[in-house]
Amino acid sequence: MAESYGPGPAETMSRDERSALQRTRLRELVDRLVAAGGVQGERLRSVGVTGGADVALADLPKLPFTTKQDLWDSYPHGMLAVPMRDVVAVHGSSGSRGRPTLVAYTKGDLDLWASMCARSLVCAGAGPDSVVHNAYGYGLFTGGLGIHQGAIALGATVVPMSGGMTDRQVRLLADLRPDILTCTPSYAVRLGEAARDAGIELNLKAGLFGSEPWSEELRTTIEGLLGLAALDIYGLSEIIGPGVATECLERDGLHVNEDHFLVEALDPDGMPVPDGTPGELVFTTPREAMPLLRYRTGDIASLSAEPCPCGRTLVRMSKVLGRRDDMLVIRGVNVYPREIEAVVLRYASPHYQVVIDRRAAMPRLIVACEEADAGLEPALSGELGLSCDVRVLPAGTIPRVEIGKAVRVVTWDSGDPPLPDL
Ligand code: DLL
Repeated sequence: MAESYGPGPAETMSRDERSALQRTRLRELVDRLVAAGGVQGERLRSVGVTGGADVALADLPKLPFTTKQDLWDSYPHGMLAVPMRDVVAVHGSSGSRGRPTLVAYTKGDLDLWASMCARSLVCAGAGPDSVVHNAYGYGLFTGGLGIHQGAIALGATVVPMSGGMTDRQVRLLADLRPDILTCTPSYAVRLGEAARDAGIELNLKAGLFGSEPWSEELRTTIEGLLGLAALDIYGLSEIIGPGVATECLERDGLHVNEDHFLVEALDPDGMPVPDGTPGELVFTTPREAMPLLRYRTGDIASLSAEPCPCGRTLVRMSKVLGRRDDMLVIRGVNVYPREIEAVVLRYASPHYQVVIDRRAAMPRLIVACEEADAGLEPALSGELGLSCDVRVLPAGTIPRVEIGKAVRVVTWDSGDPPLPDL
C-alpha cells in the first residue's frame, strides 16, 4: 500500500508561529542585504535601516522595492550577495520582452528550491512511489530542472522528458505509466490530443501546469483530455523558479510558501489591497545568492488567508489574472488575454491566437481559432464589451508550442498577416 504524503509542519503551523518564523527570516535577510552593500543595502540605509534588528514584520510595506530593472542594470551578476565561488548554478528566463533575466543559486538555494518543488508535487498527491513525467524545458529555464530536483528530493522517479518530440513523449506516457505530469498548460493540451490520437490509455492522476497564464476553461479542457486533476503551479526565476505557490487537490487557490517567500498584493500606488482584491504580487525571497526585498513581479492576483480544507494554513493566491503589462487596451476597453481565453474555450477548440490588428488608427481584436461555434463572436462582444472578429482557420494553422511558453497574443502592425489565411 502506497504511503500517503501530506503537508509538512511549516505548511500547517498557526499564523502566529509562522509570523515569528517570517520575522526571524526577514531580519536575517535585511542583515545580509546591508552587509552585501549593493543597491538594496543602500536603499535600506536611505530609509534608516542599518540592520535586521531595526525591522518588524509589520514594517515590510515601508521597505524599498526591487524591480526587474534593477536586475537588468546590474546584469549579469551585480545583485550577488555571495562570492561567485559560492554560486553553483545560474538560471533565468528569456523574458517576454526579449531581455534575459539571470539568477544565481548557491548549494543552499538549490536545496531550498528542491524542497519547495517537492512540496508542490505533494500538493498534487505525489509521493516516493510516483513517476513524474517532466515535460518542462530543461536548460536555463527553471521549469525543467526545478521540478526535476523536487521529484528527486521527494524520492519519486523523474522522467526528464523536457519539451518537444511529442511522439516519443506519448510512447513513454504509455510505457512508463507516470501518475504525475508536469508541463505548461498549452503543452498539456498538445500531449493530451496526441495521446488521444494514438489511442493510448493513460495512468495520470494529477498534473502541475504553470509558467503561463491559463483559465478555468482550459483546466476543464485539460482534465477532459488527460483524465487527471489539473493543478496550477506558479513561480518566477527571480524568486526561486517553480514552487513559489501551488494548488492542492482542492483546486481553490495556490498555497504560497510564505514561510520562505513573503507575499504582498499591492494597488498601482504600492498600497496593500484587501484580501480578495486583485493586486500586483510582490515577493521577498531569502535566497542566499540573490536575496530580493519586495520584488515587484508585475503579476496580478488576489490573496486569501482563509484556511483550506487540505490543512495547509499558508495564504492562497488566486490564479494569475494577468500581468501589469499585458492588459490590452482596445478602443478604450481594458481586457486581459486570459479573459479572452475563458470565452474562446467555451465555443472553440483549445488552439487559438489573439491578433491585435493595429494597421489602422482604430485597433481591432481578431480571434483566430480552428473549429468554432457561431456563438463565439457574439459571446466575445457581449462578455468583453468589445466587438471582435472571429476567423476560423483550417485545422493545424494555429502554431502548437512544443517548447517554451505559448504566445497567445500577437500584434499585426503592417505587412503580411501573422498567421496564414487570416
Ligand atoms: O515560469 C517558473 C515556472 C516554471 C513556474 C514552471 C511554473 C512552472 P519565469 O520563466 O521566470 O519562471 O517566468 C515567470 O511566468 O512572472 C508569470 O508572469 C508567469 N507565470 C509563471 N507561473 C504562472 C502561472 C517560470 N501558474 C513568469 N500562471 C511569472 C500564470 C505564470 N503565469
